[in-house]
Amino acid sequence: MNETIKLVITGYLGAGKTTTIRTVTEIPMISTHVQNNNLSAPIIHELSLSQDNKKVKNQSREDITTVTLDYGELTLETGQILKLYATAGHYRLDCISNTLTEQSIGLIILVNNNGDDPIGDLARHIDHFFHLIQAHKVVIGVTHTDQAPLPKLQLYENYLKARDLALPLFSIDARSHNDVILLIQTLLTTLK
Ligand SMILES: Nc1nc2c(ncn2[C@@H]2O[C@H](COP(=O)(O)OP(=O)(O)OP(=O)(O)O)[C@@H](O)[C@H]2O)c(=O)[nH]1
Ligand SMILES: [Mg+2]
Repeated sequence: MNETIKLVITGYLGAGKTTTIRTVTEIPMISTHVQNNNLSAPIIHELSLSQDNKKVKNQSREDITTVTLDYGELTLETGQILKLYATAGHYRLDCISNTLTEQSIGLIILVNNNGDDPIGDLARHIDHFFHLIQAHKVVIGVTHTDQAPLPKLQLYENYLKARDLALPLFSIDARSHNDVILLIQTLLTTLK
């Protein structure tokens, strides 16, 4: 049995990716600044321990973008170490997301229900990671439902059904330990 498992959390800006890791990590969360200079060769150029979630920072050259990727760890009941990575909430950084998801056993997609177009956000993430949905297990967490009760989860479920996708979907608050654990446990259960 592998002693470590890698899991990736993705979602658009403000969906709760960083918070999800911060809520459950047993080590100080690590935020890794990645400079992406040609969108095909991400370079990790700085590592810092940080509790702050730094936003996407555009550099002077349009083709250079620096983003923060987050990392944390959680020990499972089996004794395995779950390595949690959060991608940058930025569609231009496809290659970084793709690099991160290599060797990942599962993907958590977070959708901010308080965003401008939450169903569209889910659709875009499913499209982007569609190749992974075949090989990886995917669960969806809808966040910020306390602030924005609409759209209802049923709308997301209808959308998934229309695409013939049977993916577990929950309303979660990324600040809630129980909610995040439920999401992770569901993903791990579907892996068995
Ligand atoms: N009210 C509420 N706030 C939430 C919820 N989930 C996360 N937050 C808050 O939403 C804010 C944004 O969360 P982040 O974890 O920074 O989001 P992110 O996906 O990492 O954002 P980027 O890194 O900018 O893409 C933080 O202040 C969180 O505490 C939720 O379900 N409800
Ligand atoms: Mg973040």
